[in-house]
Amino acid sequence: MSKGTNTVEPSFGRRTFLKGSAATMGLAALAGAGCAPKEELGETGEAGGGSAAAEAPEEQIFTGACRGNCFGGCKLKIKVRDGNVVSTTMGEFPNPEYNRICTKGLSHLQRIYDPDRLKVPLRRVGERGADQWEEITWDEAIEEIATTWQAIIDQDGAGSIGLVPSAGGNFGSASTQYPQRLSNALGFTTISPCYDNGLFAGGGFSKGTGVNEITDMPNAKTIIVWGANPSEAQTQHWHFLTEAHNGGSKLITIDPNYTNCAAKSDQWIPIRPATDTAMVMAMMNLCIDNGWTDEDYIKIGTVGPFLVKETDGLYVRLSDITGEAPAEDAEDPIVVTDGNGNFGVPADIANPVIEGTYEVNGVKATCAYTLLKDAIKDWTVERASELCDVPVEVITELAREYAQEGPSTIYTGLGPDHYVNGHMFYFAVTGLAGITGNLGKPGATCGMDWPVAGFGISAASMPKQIVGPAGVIPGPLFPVSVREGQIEGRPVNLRSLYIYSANPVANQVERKAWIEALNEMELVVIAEMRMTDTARYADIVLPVTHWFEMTEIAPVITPYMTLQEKCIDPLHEAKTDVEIINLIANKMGLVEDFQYTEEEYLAATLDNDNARALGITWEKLKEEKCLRDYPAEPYYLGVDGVFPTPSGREQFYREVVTPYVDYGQVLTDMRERLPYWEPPAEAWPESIGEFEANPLAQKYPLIYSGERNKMKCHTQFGHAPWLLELYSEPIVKLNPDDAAARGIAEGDYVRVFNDRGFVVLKAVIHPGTRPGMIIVPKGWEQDQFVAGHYADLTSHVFNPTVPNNCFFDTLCEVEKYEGGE
Ligand SMILES: Nc1nc2c(c(=O)[nH]1)N[C@H]1C(S)=C(S)[C@@H](COP(=O)(O)OP(=O)(O)OC[C@H]3O[C@@H](n4cnc5c(=O)[nH]c(N)nc54)[C@H](O)[C@@H]3O)O[C@H]1N2
Ligand SMILES: Nc1nc2c(c(=O)[nH]1)N[C@H]1C(S)=C(S)[C@@H](COP(=O)(O)OP(=O)(O)OC[C@H]3O[C@@H](n4cnc5c(=O)[nH]c(N)nc54)[C@H](O)[C@@H]3O)O[C@H]1N2
Ligand code: SF4
Ligand SMILES: [Mo]
Repeated sequence: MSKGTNTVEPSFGRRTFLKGSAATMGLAALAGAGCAPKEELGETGEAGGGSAAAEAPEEQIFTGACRGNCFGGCKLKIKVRDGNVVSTTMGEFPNPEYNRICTKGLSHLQRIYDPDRLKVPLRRVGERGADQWEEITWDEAIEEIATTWQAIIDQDGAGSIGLVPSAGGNFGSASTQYPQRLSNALGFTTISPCYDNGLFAGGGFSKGTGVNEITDMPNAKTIIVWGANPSEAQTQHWHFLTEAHNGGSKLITIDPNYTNCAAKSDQWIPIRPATDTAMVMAMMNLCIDNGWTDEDYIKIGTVGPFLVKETDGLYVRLSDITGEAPAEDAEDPIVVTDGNGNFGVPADIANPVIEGTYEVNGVKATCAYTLLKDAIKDWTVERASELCDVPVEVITELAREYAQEGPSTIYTGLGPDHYVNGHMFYFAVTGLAGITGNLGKPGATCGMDWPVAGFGISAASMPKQIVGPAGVIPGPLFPVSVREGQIEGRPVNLRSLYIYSANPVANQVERKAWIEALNEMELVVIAEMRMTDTARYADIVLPVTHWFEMTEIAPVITPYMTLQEKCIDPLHEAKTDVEIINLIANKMGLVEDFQYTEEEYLAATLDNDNARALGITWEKLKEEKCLRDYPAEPYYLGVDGVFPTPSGREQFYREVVTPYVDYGQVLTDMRERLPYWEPPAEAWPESIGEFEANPLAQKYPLIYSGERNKMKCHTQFGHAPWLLELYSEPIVKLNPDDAAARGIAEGDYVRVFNDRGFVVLKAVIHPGTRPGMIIVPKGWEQDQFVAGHYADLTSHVFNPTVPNNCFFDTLCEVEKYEGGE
């Protein structure tokens, strides 16, 4: 990550050296790789239009934002000369602490002027996936889509058309939302991406401004990075952690693997994969047994004093005390007790109890904190130690430091999320923060900062005429539901898909099953910039604009909303998502609701009370180009005593268990109300205590896992030559013992496989990889592997409470590649 570098100053020129080192990881080279070789820039600039003119060419600097799903949202300066983008450099936020740009941000040129960029609409002529296309006009493409869709709607209804929406392919307000207007207007079925839902659902307030602003890091005396690798995956945030560390905060990383973040930490705790929740529960027990809890905070900041009725698991409310139903539309507030027979709303009970069982009108009701203690009590530190493969003393000291050496912050990533039992970790760990009072103040927060797109979600995203959505199918279940023609007994008759800002064939689990399901469709339409893994299986591919070729708003992770100015006209025949949707809708007779230009639409998205409350208007954004959109500066979640949960408090008890994505499933597992641990669905290769190994481990003893790849944002930037020079091909990291046992040496090509599929890539022997685990950095596409794809290895199993892509809940084996396949 670089701060303030300009692309035209080369920091390295020895391309031969880089080529050599890129075969492994090139990470050392990347640490300072803020710059790109001068001659490359020149070449690209030339290719874009030439700069050899005698007079000084006209130069303009535009404001923009990098807005892929690294969710960094770095502000950019985009230099345009003679109508061509010639460089992207770091932009300046009002608070310069946020100023950053990375190698990807510096490489936009190579996406805009990518020779493989889609130029005109294409229609498939060969087999799906065979890459045989004919060029068609926009009129032909729109006509075909509109006619086919109208026929499908007439025969089977609009629910037979599925929308595969953006999961963050472009965090622009208009690009993300506008296609959903069409889906809402006609009533399409939504194929919900289901990425990272364990974090979103589990933490209660992990999403949105669900944590303190990242500038708060130095206020934390103890920082635990838990299942995250911010030096690679949140590069724009990483410096906040290192600065806190340099300033004296203790940095502890909990990760099965020795990551760059672990290497920079004071302590690395290598944990057995998918066992984190058990460790959290043991830490809670240690805090409770040693008096390291914060009872005052439990009373006011958590659901601890709320009384849970034995009869239905719901809280005692005022109506339970008075026996009178609340007036229509009136709130029925939750009550607490002082233990002396007085019940009332929290404001009226000065000193509520947090433990015990009480009788309310003949019904027994127990404090939520007592229920929590009961739920976790079997997770002694000794038992957790065996399960998590972490010594008793280490867990004990961790709990002590976290609770006693505060304020403490837990920075969670998505490692635990990627297993079927993962959501429980986020639920439990915020509970740990709650009972130790490590919330709602500077230096004390728990979770992960996540893009806030709140202002985009406004009336403008809804057309006047709303029909749909027709129902939801979680992405991982899309292939199964197409194959079976049903989901939870509800008929599924999908005949067509519209995909935008997404590359599901590369990014969802079970790629082969996705391809089979796409093959069942009559018409797959995708709006894309290049021929991705998914576009290859489409029938009609529509060329979409690059991010700088349109006006946009980027309401991404920094506490700022940034304007994307239109810097250049769309190249080739590319159109924006807004234009494309308008064309299709208008052709289908939806005229009035689909007339917006990007600017009009963006202005409408800011025409809402949330934005107004923060003084944000479209006019002001156009003028200042970057506006702060967090409610306070600095922002501390819960400092006002209110959390974004139904109860307004940290909730270690879930009163109502609802599915995070509702596809009609009936939930029966009421364990979800409180923290619990169970083994992951597949990735459990050893018997530990009473938890028996998955028998599949006899065939497939290794756990597949991944890591973010600094040179890619998922699959985006994945073909940029500058970045490929630094990191040239897919790899798998193996522990030396696992490699030796299989006769695998550094640089060998290996085949990673299980019953679902295989991938062939290069082996890197990496002692930091946990024995019994492999790490496959993500972001590569089919054409970049020797054979196969890592997305063929994974499975679609998830916990029905939290539909999710559980990538790491996967067992596999590795062997030396002997050619073939
Ligand atoms: N450069 C780049 N940055 C990105 C992205 C990208 O594609 N490229 N993607 C973005 C997106 S969408 C996301 S969701 C985030 C993800 O952000 P992170 O979660 O920070 O990224 P990962 O590299 O997946 O790191 C997860 C870590 O969890 C560890 N891990 C695996 N299993 C377990 C476990 O059972 N317990 C614990 N404690 N740790 C475990 C892994 O070893 C790994 O180090 O990154 C974002 N940032
Ligand atoms: N094996 C494995 N797979 C994973 C993960 C993992 O850890 N392991 N992580 C998962 C996670 S957490 C996530 S969030 C997902 C991300 O999955 P995706 O959101 O599918 O990620 P991208 O590869 O960024 O795909 C976005 C696509 O949108 C296109 N695009 C960009 N801008 C625009 C635009 O303005 N309009 C249109 N129409 N298209 C545009 C890009 O060219 C790109 O092809 O990947 C998941 N996949
Ligand atoms: S890829 Fe992420 S970190 Fe890099 S410039 Fe873009 S937003 Fe910033
Ligand atoms: Mo993600």
